[in-house]
Amino acid sequence: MLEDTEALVGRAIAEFNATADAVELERIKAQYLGKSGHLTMALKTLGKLPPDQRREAGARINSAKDRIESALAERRADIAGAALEARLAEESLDVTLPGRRRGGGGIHPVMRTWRRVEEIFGSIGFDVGDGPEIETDWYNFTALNNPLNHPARSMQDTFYVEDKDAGGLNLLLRTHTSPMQVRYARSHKPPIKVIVPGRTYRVDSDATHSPMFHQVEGLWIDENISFADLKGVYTDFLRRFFESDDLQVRFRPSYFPFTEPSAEIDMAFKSGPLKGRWLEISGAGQVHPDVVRNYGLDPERYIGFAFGSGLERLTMLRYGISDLRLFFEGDLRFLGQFN
Ligand code: 2NM
Repeated sequence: MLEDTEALVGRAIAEFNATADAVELERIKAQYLGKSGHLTMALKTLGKLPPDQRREAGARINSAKDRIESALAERRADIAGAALEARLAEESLDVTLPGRRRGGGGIHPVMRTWRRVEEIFGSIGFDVGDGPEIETDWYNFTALNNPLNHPARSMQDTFYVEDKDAGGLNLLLRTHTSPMQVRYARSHKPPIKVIVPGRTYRVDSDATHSPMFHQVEGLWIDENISFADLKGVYTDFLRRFFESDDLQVRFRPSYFPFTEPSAEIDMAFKSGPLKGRWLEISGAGQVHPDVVRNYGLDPERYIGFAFGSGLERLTMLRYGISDLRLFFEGDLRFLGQFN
């Protein structure tokens, strides 16, 4: 009987250790400790033993039962621990990795220029005006002295908009930002000191022209504003925009229907890759008396200047971009370089 019990304990422990499966382990346990398991059966035979052997045999069987139970508990813990380890290894999570997020996005280079221009002119005391991209013929052309037969007014150069509810007004996509100046001047009292940045549209599309492009125009009207003020303001703007005092500015006589006299403004860097080359940077002039009258002001009393620059052109010169089309293709390899 002694050998039997010890052999039983050894066999149970060996079988427990031979399985790595929790369900199988419980099945093995039942073979020893279950209702008709080996140990349960052994306990039932105690009654048939002579009384002098019963106590010693009972103690031996109970000791065997304790050792099997503690071996079982140990094996259960081992199997559960191994299962946890396996799960942790499989579901590994590195909390030190950077999070996955959407691409950051950024500001388009032309919009960067737009903001910069507003900031610089704002610091010289210019307000920022606004207005509709779909304009009336009067604000876009008539108020600005464009004669009815002017080529800019032709079907070929301008996007006209059909609107049966416009009450007989001819609507079009504005061809310049000047109509915003007219709206601003008619709704504010002098001194008028404003820039009007915005989108403009013309029937034009090739390597150097886009049907949509951006302009910024400036207007300063008061009782005694001269070309000297224009030259001072615009030179200060260019020096700050290009972050260089090392540049020259010159005026060349020109013609625009809404200014008299009119000028082209050229600039040249005195150093850097574009050194010494005169670059056209803006048109400008003294606002025509008829336009001042359309502003709702008396041209005998009020006088001043206006200028107009392209935001794409300013951006290309500032960053050394050689192809206008890059602004409109949406290629992130290009756009991402400005953020
Ligand atoms: C330009 C060039 C030259 C301009 C003139 C006016 C107005 F209405 F005040 F007379 N606004 N903008 C102007 C003058 C615009 O853009 C290239």
